[in-house]
Amino acid sequence: MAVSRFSLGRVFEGPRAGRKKPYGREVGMKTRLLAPIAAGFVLAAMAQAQTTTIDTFETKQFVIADLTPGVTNSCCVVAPAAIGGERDLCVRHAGGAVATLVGDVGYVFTNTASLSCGLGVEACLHLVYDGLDNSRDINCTGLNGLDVTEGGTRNAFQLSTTSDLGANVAITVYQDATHYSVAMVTVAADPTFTFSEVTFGFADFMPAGPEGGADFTRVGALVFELCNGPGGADISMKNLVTTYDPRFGDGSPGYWQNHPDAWPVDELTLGAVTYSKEELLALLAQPANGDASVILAYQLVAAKLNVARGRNPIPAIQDAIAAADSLLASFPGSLPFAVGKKDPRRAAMVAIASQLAAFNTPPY
Ligand SMILES: [Ca+2]
Ligand SMILES: [Ca+2]
Repeated sequence: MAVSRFSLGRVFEGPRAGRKKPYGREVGMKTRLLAPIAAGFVLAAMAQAQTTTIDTFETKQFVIADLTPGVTNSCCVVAPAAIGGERDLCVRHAGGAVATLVGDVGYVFTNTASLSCGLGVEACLHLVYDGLDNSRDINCTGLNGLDVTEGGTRNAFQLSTTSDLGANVAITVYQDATHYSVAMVTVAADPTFTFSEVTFGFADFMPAGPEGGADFTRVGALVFELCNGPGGADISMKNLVTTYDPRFGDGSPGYWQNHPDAWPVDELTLGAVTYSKEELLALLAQPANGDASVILAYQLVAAKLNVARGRNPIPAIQDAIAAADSLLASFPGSLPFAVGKKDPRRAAMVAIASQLAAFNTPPY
């Protein structure tokens, strides 16, 4: 099963307003280039939650990259079943062996988007959804402020991926040219090329734009970037949708207090002490009465349960969780520590609690 992680600076080249390049070659399908597609994949998982399609990958496409590092080839097709009505497909040759007969090929065929590369060839396949611009450049407002949360009824992207040698899928959500957010999904190596489903919460994207992250209720463009590594991996993606996944919904201390059956673990370590689920539920039930150690513990318990349930904390939240543990570990014994206004650690504890509270209560 693939796992998810974040990475800074893994954004597709970004908007390139004003640059016009000829479209890449759009040529006929060469079946010998097709990556092996697992026969055992079933669509049953798709029917379980309400989803909205980003692209059915019904409209076929085929792009060959020039075997020159840094060169991008592209084509755009009208794709009625894709969000925004058009799919801009680009292949960028990133490096590696150039002596192979076949370099980097991107294609959409049999409801699957794939990048197929020769041995040792590094490349990325970009799928850009930015409306009917007939250009591989990203029109950052081409989707006209689309609410991908659909009024809060969708809170995550879901996709099925596979790669023979391992690869990454970077997702960039643009609000406009200066507000965008990124997430990175790592696709584990699987020689059998069997698809795994990955769900990634909107709230766990990393703000990456010069003026901040994207508002997912006002989206201008979506970019999915499938990149292999130096080994020349093949990678495929299908079933690209938005969905509602409760793991990325409410995860406040109150939620966890009232839903003991939803707890993914039976104990947690806060600071230097491990507490049982019963002790933690008692902690959540007790009034804070201004005790900063309890105020912090409320949010730390919720944050750790949210991570255990499948949230992907951005590095700032990972740091906040570590800082909370470090602060709590500075007290002897077990919670509560009766941290009043005169304790010099109080301000930091309250500030971290506030940071974790924002993580525990996602905006979407
Ligand atoms: Ca377009
Ligand atoms: Ca475009």
